[in-house]
Amino acid sequence: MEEALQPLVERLKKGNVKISLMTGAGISTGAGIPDFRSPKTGLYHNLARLNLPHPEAVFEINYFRENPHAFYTLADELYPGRFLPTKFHFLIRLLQDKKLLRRVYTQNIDALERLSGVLDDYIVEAHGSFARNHCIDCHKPMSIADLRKDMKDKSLKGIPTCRHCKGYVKPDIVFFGESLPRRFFDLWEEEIEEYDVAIVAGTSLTVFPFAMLPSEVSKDCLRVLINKDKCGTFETDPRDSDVVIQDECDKVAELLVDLLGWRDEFDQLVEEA
Ligand code: CNA
Repeated sequence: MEEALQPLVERLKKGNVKISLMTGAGISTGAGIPDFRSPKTGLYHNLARLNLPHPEAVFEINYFRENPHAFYTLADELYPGRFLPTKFHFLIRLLQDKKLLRRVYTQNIDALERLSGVLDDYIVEAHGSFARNHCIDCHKPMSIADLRKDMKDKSLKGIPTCRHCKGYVKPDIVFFGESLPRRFFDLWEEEIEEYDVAIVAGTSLTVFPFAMLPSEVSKDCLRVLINKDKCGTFETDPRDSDVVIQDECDKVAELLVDLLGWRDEFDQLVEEA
């Protein structure tokens, strides 16, 4: 693995690079949050208890209108506040501190990038987040405090309900069939050609349009995949310069830190968290 990482290490050591990260659920499995698609441990494998017509239904807006219970069972398990950032998240933080980070596009809704100290400005939550909530009917906002209260309210069966129209309220995480935040498309258009290094990590690259990001970086950009499985454009349209590391994100993060000589700062960040 050390040899495979050399092109990345060399570029980072040169400095003056703009790195973008394109991440998914696999960077957070080390924190104890299951991903979607890993066999046996993934959320989709464990959704049978919710009696869904198909696993993706839990994130489909039409299904939510009829049966919000399934989503709120999951939301309760995944709600930010229970989990701590992983080593990989701290590597992102260190890239920020070293002024090498340009942007983190994340599909995750766990907010662990922020918790590791990555600033809002660098983060693009492509699939939204739990930070805001809206009624799916009248679109009025609901505070996190009210949402959390309703999630515990037995008389509402744990379903947050709009104070104005009694419609169901949902966090602003992007469901299948909903559009991604404007900021995702704006930055994609503005910046994608600028990145010198694109690190794609912990994602099966199956959800579009996010999955297209790595194929849109410039030809001079070094693409790096850190994932248990080879996937997406790294499989269907590989480039000669691609670096593909099929291993655990946290293990790769630790090795990179050592190869870059960043061990002391890294350990300090993790300790202080
Ligand atoms: P996915 O489709 O479940 O794929 C995850 C990928 O990561 C797979 O290829 C795994 O093999 C790989 N993987 C799992 N663990 C590791 C690890 N420790 N090291 C290296 N690779 C690993 O998830 P995607 O993110 O690609 O799918 C997009 C969905 C997942 C988004 O819409 C997210 O909202 C959604 N999701 C988010 C979270 C979260 O916020 N933590 C959790 C579960 C699902």
